[in-house]
Amino acid sequence: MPHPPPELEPLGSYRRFHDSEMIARARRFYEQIRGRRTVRDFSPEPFPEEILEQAILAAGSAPSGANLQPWHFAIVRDPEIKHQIRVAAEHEEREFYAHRAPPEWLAALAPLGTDERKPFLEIAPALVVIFARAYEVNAEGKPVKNYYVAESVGIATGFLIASLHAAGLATLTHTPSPMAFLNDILGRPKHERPYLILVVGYPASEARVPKITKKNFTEIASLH
Ligand code: IYR
Repeated sequence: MPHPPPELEPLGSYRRFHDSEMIARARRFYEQIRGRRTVRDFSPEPFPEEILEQAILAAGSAPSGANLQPWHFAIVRDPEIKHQIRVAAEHEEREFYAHRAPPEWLAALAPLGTDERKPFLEIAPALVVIFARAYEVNAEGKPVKNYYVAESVGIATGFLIASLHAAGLATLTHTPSPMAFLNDILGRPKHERPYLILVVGYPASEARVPKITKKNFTEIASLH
């Protein structure tokens, strides 16, 4: 049976600007986003809940494969659950730093100064555990495939990070490996794969960050 034609509606939200205004806006955005730094020293100070809600709505507005929106955002504020996540993550990270990571990987990480201690998982007021839904489960319990899941969740995570930065909060993308313990602690189903933990809060007043640089335009782009 042929599919019915899609329902269309006018592109109501688009605003066209003059060239000069577009350039100014692009510069402003770059200025704002380049100021974002991954922070590992967080303040325990809580922040208004609505910021995270708005940021997750922003993430949920991201494009995704067939618009299937294959993501779930678990917001963790409960100190006991944060503690469990820290204990489980540090267990994996001890293995990673002592045994699992090959020397080249440890060498690549050296400029960041990371190690197996993850106090930020408890100190920061909120964690967002992002799950990628490899497939959905229909009413009959049968799996229904999602498409371009990693790409979709990556884009949504970028929106989330950008939104929180624009609001004035610091974030840290943290990926303990393996991360299956997050399904157990948070009671999430098997068809959701932990994608990353986003640590969210204010930076500690004494926060310091690694002195690193970003590649310039010609290093990351080519003109054809
Ligand atoms: N998951 C470890 C190691 C780690 C790996 C990468 I790639 C980083 O950019 C940072 C850390 C950890 O969180 O320490």
